Amino acid sequence: MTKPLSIATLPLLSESVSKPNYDLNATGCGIVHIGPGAFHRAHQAYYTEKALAYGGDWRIHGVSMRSASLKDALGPQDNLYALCIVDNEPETHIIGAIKTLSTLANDREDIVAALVNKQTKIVTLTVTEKGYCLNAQGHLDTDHPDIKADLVTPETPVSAVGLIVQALAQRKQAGYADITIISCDNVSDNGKKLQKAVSEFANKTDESLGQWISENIAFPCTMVDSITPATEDSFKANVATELGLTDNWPIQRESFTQWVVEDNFSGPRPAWDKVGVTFTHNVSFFEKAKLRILNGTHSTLAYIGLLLGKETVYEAMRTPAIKQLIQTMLKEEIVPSLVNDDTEGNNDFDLNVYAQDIVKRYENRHIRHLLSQIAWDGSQKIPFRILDTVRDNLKAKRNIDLLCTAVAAWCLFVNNKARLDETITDPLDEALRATAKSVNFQPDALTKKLLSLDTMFAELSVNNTFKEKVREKVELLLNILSQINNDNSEQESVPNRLMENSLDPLKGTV
Ligand code: CS2
Repeated sequence: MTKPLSIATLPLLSESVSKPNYDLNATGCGIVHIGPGAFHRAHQAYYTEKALAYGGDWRIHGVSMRSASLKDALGPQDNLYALCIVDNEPETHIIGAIKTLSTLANDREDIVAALVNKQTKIVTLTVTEKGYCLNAQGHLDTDHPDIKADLVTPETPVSAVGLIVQALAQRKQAGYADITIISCDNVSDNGKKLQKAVSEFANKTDESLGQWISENIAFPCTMVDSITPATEDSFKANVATELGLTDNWPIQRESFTQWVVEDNFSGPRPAWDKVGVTFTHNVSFFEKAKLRILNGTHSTLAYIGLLLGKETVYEAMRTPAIKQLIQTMLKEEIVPSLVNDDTEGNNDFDLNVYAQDIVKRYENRHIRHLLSQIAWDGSQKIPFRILDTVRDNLKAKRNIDLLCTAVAAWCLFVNNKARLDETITDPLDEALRATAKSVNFQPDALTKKLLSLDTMFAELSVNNTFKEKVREKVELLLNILSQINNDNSEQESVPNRLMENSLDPLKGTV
């Protein structure tokens, strides 16, 4: 029986595996992280692991808002796990940064105590776009069921926003203002939006608290980046073979990783600057470029790739018509929407090189990144990744064809899932599937209804140029699909029609 990874079995690991080089038992927690999913464990926990070598009580208390699965998996192994860098030169790191794992349902008191503890100087979050409970205008959505519940019973919050406000209220009473709240999600102006949501929530319960938060607590913006596929059983088996120990939940990611953090803190931080984290006063350029160039093409690959029968990013990029669409979308529609207007140290940031590097990252044959995973939460992701670019391009009279092709592919994705009566991993799942059913799964009718969702499309829901372009692309995609089916052609030979009319000058731009 293979032994489990644990502090006691660390000495059994080969020299090639990097291990924590600080005293795990003697090092305390200075960070509470909300949402310790795969990305947190591959990215922020990795940087913190490396920073711990420079000293300080900076281990992490991870808080799962919904599921106990992580705590159950890592608990028996002292919360250690393997992080495997899967690239031409693979690496394996044992991460010990996570000292404690709690779940809101069972450990509420411990969690609040950790958040209020004077030793806690940083709260980080990866709760995904939907975890901020924002409306289409970027403000706190007071109609969100979790926010409504938390405003009624603020002493037992179920939202991350409500939990943070509860903790800050107690820190205000104790006079512990030296804490920084750091969003690490793919949300534009993530720190600003989190601060707004927290302050708006606080003002509804105690205006003096809202004032204190605004005056004392920093919410720096960040850009986070590293492609981190979900852990599959085959990967777990490979890790057990490599380690000679069992790891209930190892993590894998590409070698590329980047963390850009606004240099705006209310208190101390780990030696992140010594281990590759970039601190700057202007994150927005990095963040916008990454959200649009990487995440925008990721979502495009997901919905178009799934429509055309592809399973992974790598497989989709090996399809010439899809790769050409991504490259044209970057060149004609996404990169031109980004102006490197930042003067602080970004002027050597070449957007075209950055875009091409991201295409190369998608072609990493070691990374099995499921399109179905990227397709999650489309109603929450598309606004930041695609629609903001559409808005800028409409204003500047640039093409929006391929951006609208991505939206069209999402509409057909929703229709296909609804028709198969398959759950859509999205907060709007029930509404989306009910809408598709209400129009008897007619793509054109469904597209019309989906685009009228102002909670997702805001003012674009009444923009005729945008809506007509998406409708046109739905028709084109359906046409291509029927051609593939009629030709009985292999999926690899997707006809090179994805960009039909794609470079026609935008007619009738408002
Ligand atoms: C992906 C992101 O699943 C998704 O939505 O687009 O998780 C992406 O892999 C990361 O942002 C890369 O930094």
